[in-house]
Amino acid sequence: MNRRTYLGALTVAVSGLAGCSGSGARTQGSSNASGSADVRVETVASGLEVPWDVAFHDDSLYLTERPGRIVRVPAVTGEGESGEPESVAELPKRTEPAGEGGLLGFAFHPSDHDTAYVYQTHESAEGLRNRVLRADLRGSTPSFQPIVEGIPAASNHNGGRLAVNDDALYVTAGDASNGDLAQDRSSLAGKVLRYTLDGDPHPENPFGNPVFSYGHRNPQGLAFLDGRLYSTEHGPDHDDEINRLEPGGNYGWPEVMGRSDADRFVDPLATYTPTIAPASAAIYDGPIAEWQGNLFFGALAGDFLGRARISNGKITERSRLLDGEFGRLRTAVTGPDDHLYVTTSNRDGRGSPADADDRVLRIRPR
Ligand SMILES: [Ca+2]
Repeated sequence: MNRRTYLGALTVAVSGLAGCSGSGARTQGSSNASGSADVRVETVASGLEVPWDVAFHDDSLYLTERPGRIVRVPAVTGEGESGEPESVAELPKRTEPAGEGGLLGFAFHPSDHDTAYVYQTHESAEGLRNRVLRADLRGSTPSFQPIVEGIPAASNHNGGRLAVNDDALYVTAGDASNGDLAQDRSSLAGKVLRYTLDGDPHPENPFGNPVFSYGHRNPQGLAFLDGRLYSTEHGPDHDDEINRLEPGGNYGWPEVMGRSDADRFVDPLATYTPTIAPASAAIYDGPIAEWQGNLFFGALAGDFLGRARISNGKITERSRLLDGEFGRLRTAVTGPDDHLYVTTSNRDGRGSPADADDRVLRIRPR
């Protein structure tokens, strides 16, 4: 059941964009504010409400909307226009007051594409918590089974990113606004967690529990490149971080932010001060040669798409794309067509939404 008209507004009033596609879901335009690459930016879905995570199955794009929906956009990666977004499932809304929680991460099982994982903030018997549900998407009424429960939650700092790699499920957990939990290896808060695909602690974890790495404040980006795991993390009012995650690594929060002289903490690869709120991570593997192997992320507060070149495990170059053109940008992801997709987050209470927001954008060579 669609609870709204997704395609009611296609007029995009954005500097640098031209042209609309009538009744289709794809608005085409171009942008010259994208660093050295000559790209065009297309809108493949609009009228969304705080899209949080994105994954692909066949030619469809699936996304979570933070208030509690899973939405499918058909025919995104084909040659024609993408279809209208349709609701796949609605999950109970989190408890008010709304903060940064809700329906967050989404990832497909690596081989069974009728199965997906979602990360949800919910009101449990013990109070507000985050959990991971396994979703069976077969049939007209998807079913959901909790496989990880009891991740501390709060209005802010809920983490929420999911990533599947090598038959392991990685989960980012924020500190739930209690920094001390990030240094407590018996707490799930302020960690990157690693589970089997059934939700058990991964047998190769460093401490014999779900913890993969710790000392995190609010990590929300995960991306793999050449067998290494990279993450973006929100700092306080300084020192947002890009980290390379090692099993058992202590990334410092709340004792240190950014780089430190103490050997027991792993230094970030890069920091951002003033903060930009990096909210995702994706490795580009598409047709734009100068972006190959680069890390991309949406910067919510910075209103741009961040790019960082990684060379020999170090960040050697950084730039800002789409700077100020689309408002708040949250999730960057590489599609099966190798193009980069990014979501706006202008309806999350902290933005100034245009009529077409929120949107999913695709970036292609011109
Ligand atoms: Ca750190």
